[in-house]
Amino acid sequence: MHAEVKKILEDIKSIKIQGARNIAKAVLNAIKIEVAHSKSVKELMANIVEIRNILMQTRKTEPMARNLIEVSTRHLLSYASLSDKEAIKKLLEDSDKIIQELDKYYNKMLEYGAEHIPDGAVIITICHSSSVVGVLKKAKEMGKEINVINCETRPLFQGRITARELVNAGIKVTHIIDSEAAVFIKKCDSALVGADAIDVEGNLYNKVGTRMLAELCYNYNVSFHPISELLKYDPKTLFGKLEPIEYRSPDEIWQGYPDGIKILNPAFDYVPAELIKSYITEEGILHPHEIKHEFEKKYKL
Ligand code: RUB
Repeated sequence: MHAEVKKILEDIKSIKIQGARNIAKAVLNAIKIEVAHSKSVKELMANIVEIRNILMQTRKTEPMARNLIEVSTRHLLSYASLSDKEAIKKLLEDSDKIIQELDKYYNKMLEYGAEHIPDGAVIITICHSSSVVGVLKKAKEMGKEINVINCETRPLFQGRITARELVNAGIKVTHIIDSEAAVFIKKCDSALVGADAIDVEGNLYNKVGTRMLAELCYNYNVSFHPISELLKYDPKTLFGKLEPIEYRSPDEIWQGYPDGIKILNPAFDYVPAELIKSYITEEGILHPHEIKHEFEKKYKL
């Protein structure tokens, strides 16, 4: 495996590269590096399988990255009759096309999301989602005034990344600790959150704390919307496989904690579809139960 690819995978493991979309794009970039440096399709295939295995060990709740690995692998297999040199040339072109297409869908999703936000809205969010930040920035560009209540997101404080990006874009941010969400929910019009995974029933998997926020929204009649490309859908859940939840090191919660204490650190929450008003996707505003169908229509994975 190429040294640059090893570095990308380390940065994904250490959360230097975080968020489903950023991880998926980094994985695509890693595959492109492998394509550029592989001498044969066989060698390339072995490296792609290794990338997938490492991703499953480090960040297993990431179907978008897995789906894109699958897309790249299908391209690779379709060139079985070509010489190594010809197949690698075609795969390099494909890598660029996949990245461009991803950006096109992302921008479409941001437009739908920004249209959906009323002027003057107060929006609550959690963690750092490039999709949520992108929608809020787009709404600002459309001339809408927005106030964001931003949960800091224990234990790794990804909410601080969100706060910085929003304030740099001239968006008003009130930063709170996660457990204050119940105090501020009454002031909010809607919640916008990211998505790491969506299962066959339209249930959401996103940063731990998202379930608490969704339950609050439900109780206070605040509409709850994940912003998600269809590629976050996990096709494996169709066959009864549960979405795997990543557990991270206890040290992220309490460094040097005393012996005898058990610390559990799940990175993601399961949010039942009943708590979700709608998903904002690149194909428009969808009911949770429409995600599987729209994914299958678009991607034959
Ligand atoms: C990030 C997180 C984000 C989603 C969506 O968790 O839960 O909400 O990944 O992000 P972590 P995006 O920091 O553990 O990766 O919209 O950028 O895909």
